[in-house]
Amino acid sequence: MRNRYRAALAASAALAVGGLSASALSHGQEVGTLDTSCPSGNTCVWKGTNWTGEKKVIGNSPEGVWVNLTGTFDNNIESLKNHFSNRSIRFAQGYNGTNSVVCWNAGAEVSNVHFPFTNTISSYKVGQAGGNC
Ligand SMILES: [Ca+2]
Repeated sequence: MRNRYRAALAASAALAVGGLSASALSHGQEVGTLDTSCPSGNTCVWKGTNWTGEKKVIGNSPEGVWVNLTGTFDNNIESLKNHFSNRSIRFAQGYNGTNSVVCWNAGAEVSNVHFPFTNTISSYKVGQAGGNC
């Protein structure tokens, strides 16, 4: 029992250190929300600039379908990383792909989503494998 507890403690300590970045800390961000990573094969969006704040991971399914953002992510995206290996992703200001649309190819890392998309994105569409913007 004691060994299991110790192992769990070590694992959580390692996770905490791995999620921190010195520059983000210097801006007084809440430690619990710092996770700038985005796993391969996904697109990630963050509520703050420079990949800070709460993160949402978007997988590759469904593809070719507009998906509406819900809850606190709607109209609240300020940075993103497209870590799909070979897919673009589109974002629209309105639901179901309405209003203005912006697109980023695989590999894009946007620290500050530009006007007029900052905090206005309400839906997204994952592209087909092999597709560019
Ligand atoms: Ca919107």
